[in-house]
Parts: sequence; C-alpha cells; structure tokens
Amino acid sequence: MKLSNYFLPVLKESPSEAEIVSHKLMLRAGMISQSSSGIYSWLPLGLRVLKKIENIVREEQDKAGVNEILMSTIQPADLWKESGRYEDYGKEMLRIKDRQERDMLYGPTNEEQVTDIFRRSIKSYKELPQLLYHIQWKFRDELRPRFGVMRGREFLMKDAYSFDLNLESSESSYNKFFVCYLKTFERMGLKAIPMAADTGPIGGDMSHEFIIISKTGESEIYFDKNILDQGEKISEIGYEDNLSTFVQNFKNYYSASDEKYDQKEFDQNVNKDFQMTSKGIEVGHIFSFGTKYSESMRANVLDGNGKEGPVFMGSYGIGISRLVGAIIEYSHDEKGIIWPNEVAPFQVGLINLKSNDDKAKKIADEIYSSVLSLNIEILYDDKSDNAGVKFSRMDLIGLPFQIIIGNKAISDNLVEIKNRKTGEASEIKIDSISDKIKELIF
Ligand code: 5CA
Repeated sequence: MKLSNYFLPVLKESPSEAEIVSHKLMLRAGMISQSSSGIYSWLPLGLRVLKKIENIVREEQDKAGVNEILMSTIQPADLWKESGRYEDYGKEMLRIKDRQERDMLYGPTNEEQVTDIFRRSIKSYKELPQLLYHIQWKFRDELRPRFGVMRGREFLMKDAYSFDLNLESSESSYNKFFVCYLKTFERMGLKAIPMAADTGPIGGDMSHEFIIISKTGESEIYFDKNILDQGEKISEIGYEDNLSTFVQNFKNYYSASDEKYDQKEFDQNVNKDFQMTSKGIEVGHIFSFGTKYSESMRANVLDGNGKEGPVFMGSYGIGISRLVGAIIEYSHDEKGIIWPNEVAPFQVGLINLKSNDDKAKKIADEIYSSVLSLNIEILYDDKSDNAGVKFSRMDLIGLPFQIIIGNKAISDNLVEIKNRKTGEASEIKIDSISDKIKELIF
C-alpha cells in the first residue's frame, strides 16, 4: 500500500477527550473515528488490526474443534422472556420495536439465541458435545462508556457456547476453552492470567476471567506470582493431552479480581514474597452455568437410558475490539504504538526520505515491489513530507520494521533497516534487502 493512496488521518496532538494511552494513540494514528459515545467506526489501519486479531481468535477456535456460525445482531425479545433475562438485563439492553410493534433487541450476548438453535435440532446424547462460536457485534448501553474501544457500547466479541450431557463432560469443554484462550492470547504477544471471577448477569457457578496486567486496567487483581510460570507452559500442551490436570495447576495458585478477592484467603494461600497486586484488563471471560438456560428454555436431550434432561452449557467470550486497545496498552513507548508481529497492520514500513530524487524513487519503488512479491504487507511512505514528519508518523503507527531510504542509498547503495521495538538499526546493501526482510519476518 502506498501512503499517497491510503486513508491515514494522523493527528499531531493528543485529543483532549482521551484519558488513556491506547485511546489517545488509536485516535492519533487514525485507527478509529468516534461515531457517538462508546461507538466507533474503524478506519483502514484500525480495521486491519481488528481483522488480524479476529483471525487469530478464529484460527484457535477452529483448532480446538469449535464450529463457526453467525447469529443475527437483532434478536426477538420472546427468547429473553423465556429465560427470564429480558427484565433482569435492565437499561444496558437496547430495546427496539419493529413495525408490527414486536419487541426486539440488539444482542448484548447470545445465550438465549444459541440455546434456541440447539434445541431445534439436537435431541440425543449421541450428538453431544456441541461447540459453537460466532464473531459478531454486540451492543450494551454501558453506564460509563470510556477508554475508547476498551469499554464501548458497540463492540466486537467472539462468543462460544458448549452443550454437554452432564457436568463432567461440561467441565472438559470448559477446560478446552481455558487452554484455547491461553494459546490465543499468547499468539498476540500477551500474557493473560486466568482468575476466578464473579458470573454477573450471565450466571452460573464457575467462571474465569483472563486478564492482562496493565496499569490502566479497570480490574484490580491479586495473584500468586507462580501462576506466571504456569502460563509459560501453554505451548507444550495439545488438545489430546490431559487438560484437566493442566487447568488444575492454574487453579491451585491463588488468583482473583476485585469482586472475588479476599485478603484473608490471599494471605493464607500465598507466601508474602509471591503476592502480586496489579491492575489489569479483562480480555476474555468463560462461564460454566449448567442448566440455567436449558431448563427455562426446555433444551432437553435424551441420555443413553432414554431419560430426558436439560443439557449442560457454558459460554466463552473474547473482547476482540477491546484487544486492539489492550495490546496498545501493553506495547507502546513515548513515540507511539509497537505492534507485535502477529497483529501488526503491515509488517514493514518503507520510508523514502528523498522522494524528489529520481534514483531514490527508483530504489524505493523496486524495494516496495520486491517486498510485496514476498507476500509481506508493506506500507510505503512515498509522500513528500519532511523527514521529521515521516519518522514520527511511522513510529506512531508502530509497524515492526522500517526500511529507510536516504542519501546513502543514492551514493553507496545502502539503506537502513530499523526495528521499531528495540530501536536497533543497521545499514545493508540494497540487493540483500529481500533476504534480510525474509529473515526478520519468517
Ligand atoms: N456471553 C458471555 C460469554 S460469551 C459474555 O458476554 N461475557 S462477558 O460479558 O464477560 O463479555 C466477554 C468479553 O467481551 C469480556 O471479557 C470483554 O473482553 C469483552 N467486553 C465486554 N463488555 C465490553 C465492552 N463494553 N466493550 C468492549 N469489550 C467488552
């Protein structure tokens, strides 16, 4: 992509309405544009990152054997009246009437709708377990939308749902998602800590939040430092391994967010030297709620003895749009964003500092074509701005590697390659650029 042809409305100054760094940087880097309080449009750079995150989440769900579906954003209120949550959900739910005066709503979550899909077709234990997910926009009329996409009113969520014959099998599904979540966040360069959590309006008796440490997080977290070492082992575990032992190893270490935290329990279970307290961002939340929805909505299945009973369920959410902000909170410096490779909007930024020089332009054009032909995403700053503007813009948008074409390209056939994260720069011959870039990226 050539910058002269790209919609990248960067801002020089920090917008005054933004309180935290990720919100400031997303606005400054032209990733989002506010539509109204807590509701955003995604501009080209932001959309690329959102899609990258969405794809990692999708690939990891698929690897865990979860089936992708896509449920509607608008739901009939009748389903929620069946479960009893229509009144309970209160003002956070956006309620709508269609032209026939039927009560509808914009989905804040999908337990009812997915239970309805399930009960229409699955009737026997032989077809269990079933694991379904979708990636869809949600609306929650949050009392205090803030921090940009971190607590929005409209936000993109991956929500998955499990259906099992009994509690034991339902726990296996829960463990599968537990492991899948750690793998997913790891791929984005994040260390997420699973924490015992409250179940809130989703309900049920077992729940874990996945939290990444960040000083701007909304949750206060308390945990045993050893849990971080346990997290390091995630790449060693596969879905065919004993997931229950693996998950139990996490549960053995104390970790809780504010609602569940108990000072006495913390002191009893964790040696003072290992007690950690921090703020964190909740990027995922999983719930096991047994028959809460299947009983009220009569989603029954027959067991092996021909006896009918309600199916056991769980639900599993990841905040995809929130993750864009969370990753920036986790990875930035005073100059701007530093994207981890896997979610970067482009892998490489190419800066031509001498855009008025024919030779420099030819070199830049050739490097651009050769990097593109390697199937590497590259953003080529071919504009005529001065060097300061070009450098600060490229640093702000945080692409992992920069190729810089300046005077030495013209005189000595040398260009500079810079690592955005470490700041390390090296000069290399123009004809070895392709090899160097391949080595850095693949
Ligand atoms: N149905 C369940 C799980 S599928 C559910 O809705 N869980 S949740 O309420 O915890 O939301 C799942 C994830 O969505 C959260 O962990 C968080 O990362 C994200 N999320 C929730 N509310 C918002 C919001 N207002 N803005 C951005 N992301 C949000």
